[in-house]
Amino acid sequence: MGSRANRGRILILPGLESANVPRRCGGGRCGRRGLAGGIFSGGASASRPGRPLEKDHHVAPGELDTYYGFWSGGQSGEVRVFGIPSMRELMRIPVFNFDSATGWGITNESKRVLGEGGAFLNGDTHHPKVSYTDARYDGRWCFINDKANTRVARIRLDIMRTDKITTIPNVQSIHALTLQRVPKTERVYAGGEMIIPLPNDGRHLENPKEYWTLMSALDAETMEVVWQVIVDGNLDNADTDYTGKYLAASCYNSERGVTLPEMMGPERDWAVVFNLPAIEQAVRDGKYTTIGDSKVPVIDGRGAAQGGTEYTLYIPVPRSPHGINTAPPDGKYFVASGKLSPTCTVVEWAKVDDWFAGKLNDPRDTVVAEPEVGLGPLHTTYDNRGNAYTSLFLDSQVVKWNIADAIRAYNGESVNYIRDRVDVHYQIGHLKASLACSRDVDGKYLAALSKFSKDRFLPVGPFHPENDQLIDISGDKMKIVHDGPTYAEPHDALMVRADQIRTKQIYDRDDPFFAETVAMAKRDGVVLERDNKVIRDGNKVRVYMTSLAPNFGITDFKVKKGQEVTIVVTNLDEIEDVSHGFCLVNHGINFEIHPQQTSSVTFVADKPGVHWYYCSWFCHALHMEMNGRMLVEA
Ligand code: RUQ
Ligand code: CUA
Repeated sequence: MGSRANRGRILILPGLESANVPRRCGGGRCGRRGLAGGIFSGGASASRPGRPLEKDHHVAPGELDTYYGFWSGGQSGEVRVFGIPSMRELMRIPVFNFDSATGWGITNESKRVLGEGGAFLNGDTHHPKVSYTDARYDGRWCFINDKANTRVARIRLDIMRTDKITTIPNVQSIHALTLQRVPKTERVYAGGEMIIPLPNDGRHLENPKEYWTLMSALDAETMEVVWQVIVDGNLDNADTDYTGKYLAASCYNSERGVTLPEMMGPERDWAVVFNLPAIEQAVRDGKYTTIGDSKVPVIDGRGAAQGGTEYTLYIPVPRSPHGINTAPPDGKYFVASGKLSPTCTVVEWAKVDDWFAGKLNDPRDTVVAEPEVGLGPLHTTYDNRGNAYTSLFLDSQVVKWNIADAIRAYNGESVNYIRDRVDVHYQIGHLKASLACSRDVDGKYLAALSKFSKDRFLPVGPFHPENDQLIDISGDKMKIVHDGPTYAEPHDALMVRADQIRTKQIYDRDDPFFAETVAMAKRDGVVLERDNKVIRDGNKVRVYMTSLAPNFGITDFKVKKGQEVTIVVTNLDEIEDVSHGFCLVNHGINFEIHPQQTSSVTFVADKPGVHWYYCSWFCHALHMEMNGRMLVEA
């Protein structure tokens, strides 16, 4: 693998023989050969970087981007905010991770959000989803799943901070995450990926035929799990329709295998559609069970062999479907991307209506097209001109195809539905066009999130960055306009128009994020905006101080060894961007205090002596002098 020429071929499935895999799809079985052969063929390195950017894509210094991009941070456990089209990284929002800069995982405020799950320092974020009103981004929240520790988080977009995290019961690994679109996001849908015994308390350890997983619905306001539905197979990805009636998820491993060969066995898996009004009604009617200690209503949606139940419809699609994406702006169709099959399956939502109304006999009658698009189709996104764009993992390409023409071809007409192909670098996973999950889809840009960057950037050791490319899709031909290295590992991204996000540039004093800390101060008779006070309460000491560049309101305080100390800092600065940090040396404590914010930390003073604290954010010409001492008596 030493030479650059060889880097286009990567062996990833150990133990399987290499085979020559045609780069283009040559027939119906090529997808199978692709993965079974264990070779991920690299896309031909087409355009080298260095071409001057077109004027339209260039965002000059001092100019602002036209879109916000919300990027999953993958195994970093965070969410990142990008500016598009510049691809500049604007912010990182800590979610499931520990963050040294902001003190996420250190402060009392972040620990309250992290809850018991805060015992974990890692997360694996996949699918950021911004909330909707009438299928348009409303800028309230961004939701994100944690595949690693089975959680779902909500980020407040006005301050770009996580404010709720829920651990989902009865399942292992939340992968799919999607939202209700109309009339607005009141439900968050989270798909459990791995199958486990129910309850998972030691029973059925060796009997995978008794392993199951569930789709979960959360209340977007409270973030409580309101129902779950047991399904056949492992849930992969999901999307909702544009009426609020349905949710569809890709479902692989219909045989409930637990090894790779077993999971790749069956010829067909499913897209499972959930009949949401029927499920909600059943929950209201008390027609549910519960599992183990969990109080969450559980409905049985198993029944793939019969095509489904009153709550579920199992549409057979070629093996291991992956992405599920509803086509904007009207949401008439959804597309399941084939992964192990070189096809995409197009389902018409209106026909799903027909099936639940008893007008169709065969779940396959909901399928209106099955275009052959290339090797390893993973995800599909859209423009506003009736075209779909599918990522081809094995081909390292984005393929553009026309939905109406694919339907004509399925009905026997001889039409070419493929519009264009572009090589991406390399092994693309997700892709997302601007506003493509909303009614406002505008067909301007597409982000292609490639899993391998290989030789696209200066070498940085064995661990390579990923490569996120920006593609101009406004014309007939797709054009790559930017390469951007990213740290492990953006799984998915979405773009929201800049005017659809409205942030607070300084905190409101009554922000709920630190309301509990404010209430504690009130009980202590302290006015946070004015007082600098030490409250002694038995073995507990609460130190309230202000910060105003370049001073902390308290420059020394005394405690006894073994006392539990809570330090509360309120930043009185009102000027945008004058943030302070509070770092207590040799105590593992550092946190953010932005203008008008209150932050706090609690720890045990276990080391007698002099311990300096300092402002860790460069805030003023006298920033270096902004410090103080904690004196701990032996
Ligand atoms: S799915 S591996 Cu987003 Cu392609 Cu997670
Ligand atoms: Cu305050 Cu530096």
